[in-house]
Amino acid sequence: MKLTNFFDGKWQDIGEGKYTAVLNPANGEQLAEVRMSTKDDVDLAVAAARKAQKKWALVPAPKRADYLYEIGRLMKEKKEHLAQVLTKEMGKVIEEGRGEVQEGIDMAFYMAGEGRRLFGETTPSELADKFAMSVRAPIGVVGLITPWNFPVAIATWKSFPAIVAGNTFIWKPATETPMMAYEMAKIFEEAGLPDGVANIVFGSGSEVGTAMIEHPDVKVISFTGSTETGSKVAELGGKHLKKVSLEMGGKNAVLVMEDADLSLAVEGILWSAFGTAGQRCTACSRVIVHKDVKKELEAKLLEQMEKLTIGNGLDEYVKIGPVINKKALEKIHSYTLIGKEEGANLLVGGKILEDGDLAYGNYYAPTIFTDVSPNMRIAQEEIFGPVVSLIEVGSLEEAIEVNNGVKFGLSSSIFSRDVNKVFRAQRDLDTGIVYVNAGTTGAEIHLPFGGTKGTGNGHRDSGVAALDVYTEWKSIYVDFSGKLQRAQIDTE
Ligand code: UN1
Repeated sequence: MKLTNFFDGKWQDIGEGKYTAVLNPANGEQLAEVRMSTKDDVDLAVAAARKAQKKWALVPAPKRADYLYEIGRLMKEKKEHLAQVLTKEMGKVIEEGRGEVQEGIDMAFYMAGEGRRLFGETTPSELADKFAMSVRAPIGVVGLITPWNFPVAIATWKSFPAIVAGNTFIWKPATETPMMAYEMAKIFEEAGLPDGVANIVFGSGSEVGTAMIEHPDVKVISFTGSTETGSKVAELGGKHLKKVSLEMGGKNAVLVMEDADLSLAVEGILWSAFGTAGQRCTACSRVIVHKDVKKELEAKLLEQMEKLTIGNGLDEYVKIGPVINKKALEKIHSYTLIGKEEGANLLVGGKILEDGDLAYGNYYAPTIFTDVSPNMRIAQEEIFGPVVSLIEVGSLEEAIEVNNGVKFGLSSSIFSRDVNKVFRAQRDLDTGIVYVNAGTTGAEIHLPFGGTKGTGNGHRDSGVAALDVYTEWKSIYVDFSGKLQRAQIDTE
């Protein structure tokens, strides 16, 4: 199967394209080949998006929303198929694959609802017989750059608010997961979305991503990925005066207080640290535990970890799938070596798994380090794999300080039965998302998603806040006095 670009409502394979293999991370099988597009492809796709946008902006928002209802319905109808493709291509276990597709369906229906709101404001004018209002205006063509770890959900977080608000988009999915983009393009076609509203260009960040950011007709860039790449996107976007929305890394912690329900905390930690093999930007990669319960927590974690079956995510009983590719596997393992060198105690895991069939895929043993000090690299840097560091503290204040002592600020969580501790923590934890008595993952699509510090640049995906990325405020003054009235100037 050869995956080519999709723009102007057609599958495009213009000129000499180079192709690269898409591999199943569970067993190395080649699933497809994907076109590595060029700047010329981007120019053609943007031209199609620009042409379509003029008409699309004139379609009333509730009518634009009708397409989203249809897209959501089709996603629901094909949910199992989409989840299967997702698991094959990205590796997450099928239960999570279904969950991710559901996240996309939820986003379709939620943003479709926004089509009948898209609220503006009326504001009293300072002059008589004058009416003042502000509306959310579409911006134009928006560029979406999405990662492989949530190939459907994150694309829907960005593309659905963009189109309901009257923009058209050009989307560059990650090269590792183009099949999900192909599936979404088929759904856009089937839903009858007008040609040029949704456009997909495959290829590398350095060529295609750069061309999108530099293109004068792409007005907004919404990016999710690593902090390293994100800061390059911001730099280039800044140079070209683009509105750039960034969603980047995390070093998310679960705080376990001395009065916590430890069994519940263990469930929360295991799910958020090892679900998706730790490859979520919201994944728990630090546990900050009160010294009075540290030993008990360690024992309970070890006991429960035995139940984590590892293997191909398509097998329903498997709890942890592979990581995305060999490069990721090596990066994760390098952190185990760093942790050992730094003097942390390896409690469990810490190795690449190669027994039997696992040798054909990219499997890493769920890993816990303990006696980690807050400044070690394993406690500071994003690993993006199933590796978690236990850090001991003596108080809530210290726990909050350790939580905040990293350059990221996406998600955090606290397990405690003490309402005073909980309320203090939700106020003082410097992250965009805070959970109480739950792990660090599992954000719902109708709340703003994003983080502070090195995680983002103040914008949010999801929730009504996402509309701020894809709209611009336009203020309109209507004077019905029949004479020239001048603001700020006394005319009496
Ligand atoms: C991500 O890891 O990039 O909150 C997104 C969660 C999911 C989305 C994660 N709903 O874990």
